[in-house]
Amino acid sequence: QSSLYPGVSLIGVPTDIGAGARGASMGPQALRVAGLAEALLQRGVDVEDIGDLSGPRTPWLAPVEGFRHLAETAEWNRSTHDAVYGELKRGRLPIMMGGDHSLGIGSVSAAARHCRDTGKELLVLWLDAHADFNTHLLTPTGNIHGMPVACLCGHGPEVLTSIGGHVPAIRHDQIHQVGIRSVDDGEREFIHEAGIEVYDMRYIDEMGMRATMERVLAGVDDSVHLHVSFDVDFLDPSLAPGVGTTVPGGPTYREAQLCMEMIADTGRLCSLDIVELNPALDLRNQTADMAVDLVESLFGKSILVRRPAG
Ligand code: 6HN
Ligand code: MN
Ligand code: MN
Ligand code: MN
Repeated sequence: QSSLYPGVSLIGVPTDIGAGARGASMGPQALRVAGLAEALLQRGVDVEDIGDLSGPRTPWLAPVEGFRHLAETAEWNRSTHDAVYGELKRGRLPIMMGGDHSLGIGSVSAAARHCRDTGKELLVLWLDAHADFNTHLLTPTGNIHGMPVACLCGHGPEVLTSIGGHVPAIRHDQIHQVGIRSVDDGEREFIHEAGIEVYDMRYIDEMGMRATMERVLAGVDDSVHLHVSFDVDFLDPSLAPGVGTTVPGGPTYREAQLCMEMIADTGRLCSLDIVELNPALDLRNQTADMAVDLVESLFGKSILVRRPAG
């Protein structure tokens, strides 16, 4: 079976440097145990696991001037950027297996840089319970995994905003967020000011996942590089207990599957993050299994042979 997808490269980034709880560093291994590579092979996708990046250990210090572990987070993100950028350059589809969501800075910066090289238009889909749009002044925790979207849009320290060689890495209109249901007070104002397109859970409740994803993906054509940044806490905690920051009221199993299926239908997925999986909080690896199940849909697994839906 030949595949629509280019070869996939799995990149493990075993760190919890930007998180508030320990354990996301075990995410890559849990995804391997859940059979991520085998599931993609089954889909006819050529897969290469390039192994884990290495970087500083997490010292678990208190925040300094609004950032916890800034220097170490920058170091992990530089490595992540280099690995993701390198795989894109080789014509591969990188799957960055986190690790916490601060690593989205390196990963998305790499996708943005690749798009500048190739003349493609980047669109980032940020699937998350959280907006991750805090700054050092707004953050209630100092945890940098709450700041990657702000950093990518140029709001953050230079060591994080300039990783892909261009500040900002992306424009505010190059990211659409889906599944959001936990936003901090200052962060809410700042998102509004920036004009980020956010499809929160209320929007999904009222419009349904189908209409939501139709809007999210409107205009996606051959010129678009879709980067999906999948924070596993996007899912309802009943499906995905193995994350550090669960928030009730997330997408159901079918809503999440439909979201992935509709992304797959575009055929434009070019890079992916799977982040915030925390095996220390999981039950029998069920959250990793769920993530793999959803990634299969993202790579075109469908219940029946589909005709375009009318
Ligand atoms: N994540 N808004 C909270 C904070 O600490 O800034 C939570 C962030 C969670 C981040 O899940 O990727
Ligand atoms: Mn996140
Ligand atoms: Mn989150
Ligand atoms: Mn738009």
